[in-house]
Amino acid sequence: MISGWRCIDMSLDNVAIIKSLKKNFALELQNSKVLVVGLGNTGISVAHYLQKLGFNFAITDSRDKPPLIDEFFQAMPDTPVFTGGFDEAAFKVATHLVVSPGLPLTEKSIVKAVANGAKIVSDIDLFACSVNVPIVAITGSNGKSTVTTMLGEMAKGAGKKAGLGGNLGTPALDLLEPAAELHVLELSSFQLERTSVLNAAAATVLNVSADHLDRHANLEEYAREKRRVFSGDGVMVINADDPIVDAMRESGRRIITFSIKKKADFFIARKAGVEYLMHKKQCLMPLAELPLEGRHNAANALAALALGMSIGLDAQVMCDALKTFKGLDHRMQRVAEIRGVTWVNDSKATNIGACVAALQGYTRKVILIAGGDAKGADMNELIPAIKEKAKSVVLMGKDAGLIKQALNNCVPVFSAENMAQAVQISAGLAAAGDSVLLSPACASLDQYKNYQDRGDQFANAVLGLLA
Ligand code: UMA
Ligand code: ADP
Repeated sequence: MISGWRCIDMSLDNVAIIKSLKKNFALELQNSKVLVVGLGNTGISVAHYLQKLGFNFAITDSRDKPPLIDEFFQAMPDTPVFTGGFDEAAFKVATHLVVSPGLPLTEKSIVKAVANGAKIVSDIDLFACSVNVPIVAITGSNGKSTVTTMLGEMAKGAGKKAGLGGNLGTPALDLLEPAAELHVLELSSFQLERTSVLNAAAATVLNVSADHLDRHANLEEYAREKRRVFSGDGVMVINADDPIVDAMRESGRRIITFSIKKKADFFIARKAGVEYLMHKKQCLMPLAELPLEGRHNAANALAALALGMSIGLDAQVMCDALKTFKGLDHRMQRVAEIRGVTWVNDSKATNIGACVAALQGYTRKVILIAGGDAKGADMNELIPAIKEKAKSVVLMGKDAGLIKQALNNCVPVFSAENMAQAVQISAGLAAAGDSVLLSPACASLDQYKNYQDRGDQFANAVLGLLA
């Protein structure tokens, strides 16, 4: 046994949680040793949770100095921490591994520990064992954060105290306190692949398009992980426009469909020249009163309405929330109009699907700034939308060459070293009436801290044009 692992008496308040963990994962206070793998936001939330319950645990991270380590040492000075590679001994004695989403389960030390009998439990599993209020679970390649936040606003409008988190930012376990009446979780494929007891009251896969193919073997495997959001017997909210999602319907389950192309439970219909968001025969609200740009946001609104209705929120209250929903930063966010040119920050478009949706929202051709880390995606899938909607493309980042090669000179292509240069080049290309769209179709981590940093650098460079 690794010295320093502790065992504290369980608190009576937590009896039900501990029972559930034992039943579902054979995770026991007296006999289990938990290794928290990853010292990021998830790992720290797991450590706090395990400490509160009195579990015997240690934490490990492959990095020499994980960014949050100082904060962690301050909060939990007595917890055994192993950094700078994965410590064989720590894995060997662990009965359970809680692996952070940023780490693949194919990691050698994890594979070996599992072969030796260690069980994988995710922070989402721990969370699901710890709440007895409804969980709404939202996944998909694009729109998760938008729909999660929309639903949060709807719940707020209905006077319900809702906890919002997961991939959105706040780790699920940090939502346990203060108590909420409802939880809305945005879940990534990484979180879902290691989760087995979610059983959400309502769940959706908003859409499936190529993403994270550097971590998942292929699109089929990625879709399979997404489908896990439907595990259990809750309501399935299905995007009837997406054939991959539509094929996820399960017989015997309550299914609510949404579509922006055809009739479904929630859909769009034109009445006397006005387009409405509809629920069956009922006009819910004119589409024009949704403040967000782009047809994809109409799909997001329908999905949020379907999820809200499946947990009993009032339709009028939900529509009122949609009418005042301003959207999230870095998603089709208008930065400025300078000398007749509109500059739009869609830095959160970290995959092809999001960039295509952004381009499709335009009626006039745009100047597109794209590139970054393609995460194994086939950039040829971007080309039809670029041909149709871009008058020129400014490329930067690690996989700029892949996009350039796929474009094969079908539109003028320019190369930039960094964001300031990309904005300068675009400013030179744009005339009054044009839009310049940052919608990279790639992750940002090759050149930026994160997508927010990329979007902020774009906005700063654009505002610099005013000087
Ligand atoms: N890392 C190591 N060694 C380790 C542990 C982590 O190198 O031992 C690296 C990972 O490869 C990754 C980084 O550290 O590059 C962070 O990984 P993590 O699992 O510790 O991340 P957390 O801080 O716990 O944040 C995670 C999600 N991050 C990922 O899935 C990469 C956050 O989603 C999420 O908000 C948070 O949990 C709370 O639930 C972010 C994200 O980028 C926004 N998600 C991806 C996306 O949206 O595309 C899936
Ligand atoms: P996620 O949390 O899944 O990354 P976001 O709501 O943060 O989703 O949006 C990410 C990107 O995807 C943004 O560029 C946004 O404009 C785009 N987007 C949002 N909803 C959709 C959708 N339903 N279909 C395609 N793209 C979308």
